[in-house]
Amino acid sequence: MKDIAKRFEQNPLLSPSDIPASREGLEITCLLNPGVFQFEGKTWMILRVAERPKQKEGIISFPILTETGAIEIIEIFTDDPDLDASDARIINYRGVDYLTTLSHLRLVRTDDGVHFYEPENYPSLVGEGILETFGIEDCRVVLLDGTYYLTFTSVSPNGVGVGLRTTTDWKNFTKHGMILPPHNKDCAIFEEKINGLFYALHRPSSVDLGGNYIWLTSSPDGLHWGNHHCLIKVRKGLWDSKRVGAGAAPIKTEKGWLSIYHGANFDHRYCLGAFLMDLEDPSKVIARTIDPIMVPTAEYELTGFFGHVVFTNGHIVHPDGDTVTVYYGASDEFVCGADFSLKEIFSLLNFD
Ligand code: MAN
Repeated sequence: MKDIAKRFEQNPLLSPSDIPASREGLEITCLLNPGVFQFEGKTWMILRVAERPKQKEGIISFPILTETGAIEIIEIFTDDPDLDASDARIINYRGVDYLTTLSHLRLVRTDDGVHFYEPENYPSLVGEGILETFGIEDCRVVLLDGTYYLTFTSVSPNGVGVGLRTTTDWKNFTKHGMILPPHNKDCAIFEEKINGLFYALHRPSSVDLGGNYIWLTSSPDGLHWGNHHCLIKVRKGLWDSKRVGAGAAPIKTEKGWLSIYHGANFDHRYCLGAFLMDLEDPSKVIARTIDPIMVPTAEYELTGFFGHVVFTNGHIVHPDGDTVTVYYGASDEFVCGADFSLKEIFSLLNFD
């Protein structure tokens, strides 16, 4: 298996202790899955910041938001027979699922692509209303006609769906509510319209027939989405046998739209792969990599909060037209960077 990622020597670029928690009584457990964009001549990330109270012996505690935005802490004894805490990310208590951490989104920027710092006077984005009481996560950012579109996962007991907010200055945001209802996540809007329409990749999950597949949709206005196509399915016996989901906005190349995506197997190992869509009609998939292009192998990708995970929803394409810096979440705990060569990715695409 070929891993063609050139990991930054400075990885991890950001760890939970690098920025302060959002409020007293909470600590940052994970910093992960950054959306990436250019603004005012600099590279910025919008980080997923996952928090919970400092854990005490014998008790699991985690925050949730109320409908009005207040924080409530839930505490459960670890020896409670009604508790299933076998997954670090989710617990089930008395038949109800909760997340072990509450996520919001925070901005950082960089002057060199490696060292990131929080700028002054920019707000955090937090969950609002009854569809985001378990937080907002994994934001993708795209700039279209002067407006930044932020698509992210909105989580609540009602389900997991895709929320949209837009901004032009990163200080004032317009909320458009939930654009794709549960169960859906991993929504990446294309950075250009095609024949006058917005396009996006997304990942509904079907519980009975179907599965966790990548779909394509289009929209006249970026808010109302239709004409859905099922594009990329899981592959039995391969590294992406259980779930697949799009990374950041597909990259426009001469040969087509290139999407870097994540795939997981039944052991919850998350790797990255790529597929190529037709430039004029992205519902046509032209090629896909058979093996992953990146596999969790570094220590920080194997042994964090949820090990054996590399996950991306943000990248920068460099002016040389070949280098792509992929920023990614490692083991659901750290933010890291790796360079890829588009030429090398193309050499691994299978056009059959
Ligand atoms: C999965 C994981 C978690 C995430 C939830 C809700 O369980 O990706 O990290 O919090 O889904 O999106």
